[in-house]
Amino acid sequence: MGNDKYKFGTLAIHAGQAPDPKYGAINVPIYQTSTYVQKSPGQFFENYDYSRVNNPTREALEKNIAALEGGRRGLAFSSGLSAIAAIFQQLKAGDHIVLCDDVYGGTYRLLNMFFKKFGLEFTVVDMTEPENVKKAIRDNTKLVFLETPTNPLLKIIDIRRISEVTRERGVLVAVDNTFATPYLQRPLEFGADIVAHSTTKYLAGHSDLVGGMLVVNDDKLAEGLHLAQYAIGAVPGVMDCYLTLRSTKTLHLRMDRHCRNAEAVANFLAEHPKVEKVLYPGLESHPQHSLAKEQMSNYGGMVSFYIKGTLADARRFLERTRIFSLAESLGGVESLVEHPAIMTHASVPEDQRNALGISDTLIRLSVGVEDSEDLISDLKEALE
Ligand code: P1T
Repeated sequence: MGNDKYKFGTLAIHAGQAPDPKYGAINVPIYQTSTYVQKSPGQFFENYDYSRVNNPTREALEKNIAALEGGRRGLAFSSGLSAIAAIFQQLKAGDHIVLCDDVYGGTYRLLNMFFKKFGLEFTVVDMTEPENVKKAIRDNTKLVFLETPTNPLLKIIDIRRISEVTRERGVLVAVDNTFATPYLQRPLEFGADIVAHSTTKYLAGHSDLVGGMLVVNDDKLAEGLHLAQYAIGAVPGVMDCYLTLRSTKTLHLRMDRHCRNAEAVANFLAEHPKVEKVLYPGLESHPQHSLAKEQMSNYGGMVSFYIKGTLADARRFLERTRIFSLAESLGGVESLVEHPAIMTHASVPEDQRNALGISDTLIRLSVGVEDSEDLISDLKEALE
């Protein structure tokens, strides 16, 4: 299905998927197989020889998400972090990465505790000011890696400006688009080279699996990433590919509701006397609100805020919500609440966390698709 001809909702439901030619099944079959019979040694049915390398159900998912991102190639992984690791695996010892200062704690840990010991160097910068990226680029810089909106502070980074800054220097730009999803933001259109996802989140959307995806336009880059995919083998199971494919069909519907609910929650919190400050790109008070308005079609389902008081007040609140469940992760239909400093970002060094504002009173909400009145009552009762 051509990416240019159809709009998002149609692509979400049809891209990469045609009715099964043999039985007419409307859904892509779950090809639960590790291997494929060969007609003669090296003569395969279609392209398939072994499921670590290729699988028709996985391929349907890869084509589907690639179409949603407006990219040519999608590559599915067993988790968001294994997808991100495949990007770093394209580099070699002595290469340098410029990393956005506010990223998922696991992404920071991956570089700091793993790739650093294999000789990759990295510098952490605040990318809300693109000049900082320009200044951090060295002769050995090969990659700029960022999230926007960032996790958990929901900063917005100008993908177009960063891509312009790096293009002059032949540096790749990878954008983790997990928080926005391709429904709200398509980084390749702004000049990024690689889009990464934790499909665990909005793309799969039901908190029932862990997965990752990369999308690129460049064939050579796609080949390098495909090599990392099959030679290292962090590939998703076929059932998880099927479930993710089933979920992307409703991505646009879910995201509309996530955005509407998050906006209502952000407005409620912004007026509440026990709330110090709300971070939501849709609020006019957000420092990059106008950039968010340009770069995204809506502001997403994540809301962070600082509760007044101390860690004890934050704990009391986190123990008292009933609909918002206290758990890591995000992007599912159900609302979740978490404490970044103790939970998702514990592997970021404390001084760095404090300098960024990931403090004891910061709370992150993943606003689900329940009824917003119930969500607001839940927060109201927990705050009181
Ligand atoms: O959990 P996994 O599928 O491996 O994805 C890692 C990941 C990558 N990128 C972003 C922006 C993420 O938020 C995550 C995972 N984040 C959480 C589990 C969390 O609660 O923030």
